[in-house]
Amino acid sequence: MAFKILAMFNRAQAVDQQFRRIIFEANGPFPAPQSRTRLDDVDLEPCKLVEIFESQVTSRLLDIKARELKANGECFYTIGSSGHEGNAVIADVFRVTDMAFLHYRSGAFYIQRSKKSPGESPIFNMLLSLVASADDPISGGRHKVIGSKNLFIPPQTSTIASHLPKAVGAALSIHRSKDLDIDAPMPKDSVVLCSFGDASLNHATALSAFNTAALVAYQHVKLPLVFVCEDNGMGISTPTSEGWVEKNFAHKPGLNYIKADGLNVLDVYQKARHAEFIARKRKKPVFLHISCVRLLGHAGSDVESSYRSLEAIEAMEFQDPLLHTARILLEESILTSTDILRIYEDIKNQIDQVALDVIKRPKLTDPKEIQCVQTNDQSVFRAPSEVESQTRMDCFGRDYKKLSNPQHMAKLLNWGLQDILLRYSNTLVFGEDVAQKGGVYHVTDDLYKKFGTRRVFNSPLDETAILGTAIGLAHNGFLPIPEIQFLAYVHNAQDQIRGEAATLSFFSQRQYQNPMVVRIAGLAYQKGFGGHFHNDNSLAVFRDIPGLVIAVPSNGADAVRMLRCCVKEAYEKGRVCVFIEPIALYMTKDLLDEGDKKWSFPYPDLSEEDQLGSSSFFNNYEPKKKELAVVTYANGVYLSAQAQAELKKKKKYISVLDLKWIAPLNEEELIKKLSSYENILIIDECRKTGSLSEQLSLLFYQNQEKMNFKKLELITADDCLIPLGLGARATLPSKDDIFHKALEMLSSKTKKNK
Ligand SMILES: Cc1ncc(C[n+]2csc(CCOP(=O)(O)OP(=O)(O)O)c2C)c(N)n1
Ligand SMILES: [Mg+2]
Repeated sequence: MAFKILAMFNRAQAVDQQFRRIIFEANGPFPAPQSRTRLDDVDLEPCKLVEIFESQVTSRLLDIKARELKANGECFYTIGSSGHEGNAVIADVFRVTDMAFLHYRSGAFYIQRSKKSPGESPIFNMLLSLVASADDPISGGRHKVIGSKNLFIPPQTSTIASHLPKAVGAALSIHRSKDLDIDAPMPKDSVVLCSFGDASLNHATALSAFNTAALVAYQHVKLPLVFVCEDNGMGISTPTSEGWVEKNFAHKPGLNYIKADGLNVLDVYQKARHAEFIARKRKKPVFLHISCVRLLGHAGSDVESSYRSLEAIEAMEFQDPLLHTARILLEESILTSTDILRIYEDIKNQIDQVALDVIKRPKLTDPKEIQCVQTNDQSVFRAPSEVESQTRMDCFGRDYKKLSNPQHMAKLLNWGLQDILLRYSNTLVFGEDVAQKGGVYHVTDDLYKKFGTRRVFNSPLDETAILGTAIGLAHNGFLPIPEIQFLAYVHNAQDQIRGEAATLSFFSQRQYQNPMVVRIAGLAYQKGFGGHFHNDNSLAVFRDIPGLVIAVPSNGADAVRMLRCCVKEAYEKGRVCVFIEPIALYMTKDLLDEGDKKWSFPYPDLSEEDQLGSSSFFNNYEPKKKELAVVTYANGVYLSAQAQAELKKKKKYISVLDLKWIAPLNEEELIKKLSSYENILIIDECRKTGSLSEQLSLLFYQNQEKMNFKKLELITADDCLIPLGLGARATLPSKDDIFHKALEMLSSKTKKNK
């Protein structure tokens, strides 16, 4: 009994012993084949079959080693690949340059692909990753990921399904890069691979990717993509309903469904070759459904016996893919059982030896080291070529003569985008309604006519797809400038920025990057358009994402200069930038009186570019007596400038500091610029909780001595959603609020001085 209970918990040992016993006894009993594909049916060399088997064994023994290391406190992650080792065949069938976005059970795939690239050390690398060593070549000890720059495997953490949308984007990039003659890392006849589990395919993010791929194919756009569903019938403890995957995907328009027996490497080989043909030659997406088993539980810490009977566990273990491959090798007289056992033992010894070295390797503990993934001196892309002035004139057409006339922000941004599309040939502008309609606010008016629908195109109505596509495009030579129609729509898809785009450089030590500039129309104060959705006033969703650039311009001229800066940051340093366009200011021309055009600006000269993180005083105005500085951004600048003018009539002089960049916040510069002001008033149009005002007030209080201010006040929006109609501005800071608060601060000071 005691033995049985122990055995229930140590399934790694049970699976290991079963394999040795069955092979040693030579004639089995082996698990019966579940599909009929034989060696004669496929053009696979026997030695290749042995190589695949060795990858399967290596992956399995690394799983077992991981558990042993975990028991000794040396390893931190034990989600393994056992039962999924048939995926080694996929690695063999596809080229090393076919970018692969992988499921976390892809150990055998990684090992087999390593064999296609000289100098790879998969056992060493996998062990380094398991023990979270700083020497791990992909993540430097930041996470157990399967990934390699040389092997075209971007690292993927275990947020299920989040990698599927980018696989669609990467697949789309292949022929787009050919058509537009873009310098892309993937050869022009590549295929993109994307694997995931059977439970994962129910995730909204996965459905977004399937739908986008199917739609794109339906529209006859080339999409060489193979989705590989590794179906082990379980999602942790929850069984996938029998037949669900097949019923769901066998007849989906646009996707070519192929089913394979993942326990029979020959069947996987045959079906994967067929999938490859459809994807590479016909350039159509494929759904390759591979049945497999899950051995050793979900992860090392998962007690499978709490939700599955021992009999069921043992029955599953008997379907061990290693036994199936061994049976084929014996049946086809390629190896003897002695050969098989020798391979198994040799690989085990090799892993044990390498592990002895690996556990002594350095770990990542220094916060600075953790954060600072070495900076790239080299630009991500080659320097753009200069645009001929005649080309530019032709592109701007009749607008060319109007460039120096003052305009509102929407128009200036339209011109800004034109210059960017001209200068950077790998930029793409896409999003909902950005082409023919020119966007809801006409910021992208006519761009598709000038640059073609390959560079400026409408996306499906799906923010996850938009951002995922951007990430994938950025993996293959493009600099995407996707548009999100309204700020609140980001919330549907935030993981694509938060969990994917912005984490990639961290988990790959900047070997992979997601250069992109996400334009988002947002913030409140809109007339005639209300409700929390269109008038959303919170940037909290972005503010805590490490490394993300957040630009929030207050006027058209700055907007252009800042957009240029974002594109350059993305182009040269691979940064992910979020560019918030305040909707209420898009068409705003006047500041104080109708027709005064004080909020209209000429188009900035091409040489003008904002500096990342720089703030500036509105109109460069700073009074001699530094009594009060308003610190603000976007609509807050506009309202504060109005209040400033009214105060001036009362002979009160205040400065308005436009932060422009929410992140990175140049704290040192801010402290310096505000250090001689007696009063500081923060105006934050976002909801108080989670707003920038929290960070600013803390910063100022912590530096009060250095800054010398006497009083610090803030006005923020209420912690309330915005209603439709007359109440739309009621919860937001107003010009009058700023005026009265400034007056009060200045007066109380005056009183005290008296
Ligand atoms: C977005 C997200 N939700 C939940 C989880 C927790 N989780 C990790 S693996 C897993 C099961 C996935 O099952 P399946 O897709 O079948 O893959 P398998 O582990 O069976 O290979 C779940 C629910 C997660 N990692 N990410
Ligand atoms: Mg599963």
